[in-house]
Amino acid sequence: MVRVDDGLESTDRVRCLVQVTAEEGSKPFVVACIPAFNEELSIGSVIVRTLKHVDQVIVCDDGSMDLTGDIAGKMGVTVIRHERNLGYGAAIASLFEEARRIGSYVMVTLDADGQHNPDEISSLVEPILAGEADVVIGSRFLREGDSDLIPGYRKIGLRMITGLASGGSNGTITDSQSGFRAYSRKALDKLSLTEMGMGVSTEILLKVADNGLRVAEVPVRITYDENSSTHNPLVHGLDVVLSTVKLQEDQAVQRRPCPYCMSNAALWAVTFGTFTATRTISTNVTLVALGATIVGLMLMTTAIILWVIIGVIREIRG
Ligand SMILES: Nc1nc2c(ncn2[C@@H]2O[C@H](COP(=O)(O)OP(=O)(O)O)[C@@H](O)[C@H]2O)c(=O)[nH]1
Ligand SMILES: [Mg+2]
Repeated sequence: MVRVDDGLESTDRVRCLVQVTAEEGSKPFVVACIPAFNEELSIGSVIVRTLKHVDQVIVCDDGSMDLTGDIAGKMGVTVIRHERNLGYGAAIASLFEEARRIGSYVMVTLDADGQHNPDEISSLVEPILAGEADVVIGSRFLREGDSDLIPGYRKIGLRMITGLASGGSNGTITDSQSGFRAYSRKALDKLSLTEMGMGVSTEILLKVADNGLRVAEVPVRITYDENSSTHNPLVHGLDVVLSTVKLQEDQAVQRRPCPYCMSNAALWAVTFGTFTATRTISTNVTLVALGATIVGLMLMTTAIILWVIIGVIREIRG
């Protein structure tokens, strides 16, 4: 399903590898990764502007119906092609895998629609090269005036989602949905991603905290025009919100399943123990045990419902 086409003859590829290996000792190998879906109008200029700041560019053409993949391929950068549209998160996962495979020291992700300014790549890479962070997020909310460019309804949505997603970052992140990010080699090795859609930005933040990775933010300026969004903002927003809730629920269940199940089991044991010994039912303990069981079942059911709804949204979005 995933094909890598870097437009190189095998002898050229070997020459490139030798060159990279020779340079590894002297200069960090910085790779830019661009997830792209139907971005033929902007992909060419984004690649040209990005190449000025990095050693290699990789584009993930996620089942585009236009010339996105062809343009990137003709420009000589590595292109990962998904046979059909799998989603932003799936593209990020493929890009992570390829960046790891080629031995990237720093990986930068940026959008293919020209909203991110490649001239700001060096400020994202800097904290990693200085050994101060493993994940650097380009935030629209750090510098005064930058967020004036964001449409009002988006600003409210972004603030809300960042609030929802900030559990893992102890509330220090101001822009949880920014796709303009940099990752250290350690982060590339530790982060294993499963979210197929836009929820991957939140998933990464939650996993960053779990893996003891250090996160930092730097200010960036993101431009908006009529072509700045691929998907309907409502569907996009719903995808992100539901994924965030689902991820938080997954994390809560994964982190604390034993104490929850054991205290529930202990409550039922006390209920039955008391009944067997005295032939009377302790109303208080039984009610608490019942309540805890119902809450557990509700959490499980909502997780399943959210999972199904997210799947349906992705189908509709195509
Ligand atoms: N691979 C992949 N990339 C996507 C998909 N949807 C959007 N993108 C890319 O992700 C980036 C951000 O998407 P966009 O819709 O502009 O998000 P927004 O600016 O936050 O509304 C752009 O570079 C898109 O080309 C998708 O389904 N698959
Ligand atoms: Mg956009």
